Amino acid sequence: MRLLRALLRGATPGTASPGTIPQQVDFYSRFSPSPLSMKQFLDFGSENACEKTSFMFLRQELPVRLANIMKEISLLPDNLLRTPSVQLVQSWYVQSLQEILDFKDKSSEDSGAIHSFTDTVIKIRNRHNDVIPTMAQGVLEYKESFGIDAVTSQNVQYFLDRFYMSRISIRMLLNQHSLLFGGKSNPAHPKHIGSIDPNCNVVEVIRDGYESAKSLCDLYYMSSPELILEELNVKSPGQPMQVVYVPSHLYHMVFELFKNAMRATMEHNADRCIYPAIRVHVTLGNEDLTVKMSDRGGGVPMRKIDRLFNYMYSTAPRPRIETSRATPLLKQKTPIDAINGNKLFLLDQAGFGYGLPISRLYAQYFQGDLKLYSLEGYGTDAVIYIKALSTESIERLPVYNKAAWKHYKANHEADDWCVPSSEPKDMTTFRSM
Ligand code: W6P
Repeated sequence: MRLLRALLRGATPGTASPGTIPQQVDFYSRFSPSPLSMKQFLDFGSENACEKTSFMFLRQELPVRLANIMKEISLLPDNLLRTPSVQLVQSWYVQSLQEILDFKDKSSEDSGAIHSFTDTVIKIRNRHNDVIPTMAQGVLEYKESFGIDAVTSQNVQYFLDRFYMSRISIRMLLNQHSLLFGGKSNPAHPKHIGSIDPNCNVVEVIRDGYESAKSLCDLYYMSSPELILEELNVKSPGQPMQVVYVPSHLYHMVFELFKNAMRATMEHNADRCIYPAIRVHVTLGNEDLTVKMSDRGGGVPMRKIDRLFNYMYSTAPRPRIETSRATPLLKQKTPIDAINGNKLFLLDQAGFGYGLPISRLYAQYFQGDLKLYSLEGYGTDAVIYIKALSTESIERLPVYNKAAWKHYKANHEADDWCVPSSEPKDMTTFRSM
C-alpha cells in the first residue's frame, strides 16, 4: 500500500474528469507524469505488490502520460499534423486513452475488471507497434511537399525526441504490466522482473549485439571486423559487470552502434581488405557504467555529427527489396556497390535511419546518455553511459507545460550567431569606406 500511496501522491487536481476526449486530454495533461525508479519497477514484481496495485497505478498514470504527449502532438505545425500518417497515429492515442478511461469507474475490487484491464494493456501495446515508421512516413510526406528548413528541423527534432521518449516510457509500463500479470512466466530468464534483469551482465549483452551485427556484416560484405573487448571493474576488480537494467534496451543500443561501426570499417578499408578490429572498453565506476566502442572507419566530420541524430535529415524512404533486381551475392563487383541499394534496409531495422536517435533515447531514458566523438580521417568513438546505481536509474520523462508550449510557439526568431562565410560578401563595401 505504501508503494501505491507514493505512486498516487501526484494525483491532486481535485475535480472529477469531464466527458469528451479533448476535455479528458486537457484534464490529464495538467498532471505531471510520475517517473519510476528501477526500484519501484522491481517492487511491482515482488510479493508485496499485485495486479491490483499495478492496475490502480496504471489507470491514472497511463492517461497522464498519453495526455501529456497528445497535447504536444496537437501543437505540431499544421502541415505535419494534417498528414494522413500523423492523423493515424493521433487516432491510436485517442483510442487508447478512451480504452483506459473506461476502467475509471470500475471498482478496484472487481477482479474481472482487473483481468480485462491486462487484456486492454496488451491490445494497446500492439496497436502502437508501428508508430515509428508511421510517424516517419508523415515526416517524409512533409519533407517532400515543403522541404527542410532549420526551424522546422529543430521543432521536429524537439518533438520527436519527446514523443519517442514518451513512447518508450509508456511501452515500458505496458510491458511490465503484461509480463508480470499476463499469466505467462519467462522460463528462459526466471530471475527477470518483466523486462528488467536485476543482474544484467553487460559484457554478455555486448557480445550478443556484436554477433548479430557481425552476421549481417558477413552476409553483405562477406567479412567483418573482429571484436576486442576489455573490461575494467573499478569497484570490484575481476567481477563480471552487472547493473539493474533492461537488457533489450542495452542490446538495441550496442547492436545499432556495432552496425554503424562495422559499416564504416568495411567501407573505409574496402581497398586494403584489412579490417581493423572494433575495440570496446567497458568500465564500472562508482556512478557510471561506461561502454566505449571505437572503430577505425575513417570518422565523420564534426559538422555532420548532429545530422546522425537528426530525424528530419535522416528520414529516408524505406528501400524496398526488389527480388527481380537483387544480385546474387557472389556476382557482386565491390561490396560498396553491391550494398548501396539496400544496406540501409538491411543494416537498419526500422528502415528509416532512426537507429541512432532512438538508441540515444534508450540511454537517456534511465538517466544515461549516448555520445559520438569522431576523429575525422581515422575513426569514431561511440560512448554509452549508464547509471551504475539502480537508485539513480529513474525514468527521464517529458512533461507538457509552459516551457514545452513555448518551444512550439516561439521558435521563429533569427539565430543570435552570425552565419559564417569564408569571404566578406562584397569587398567593394570595404574599399569605399
Ligand atoms: C562511424 C559513424 C558511426 C556512428 C555510430 C557509431 C559508430 C560510427 N562510426 O563512422
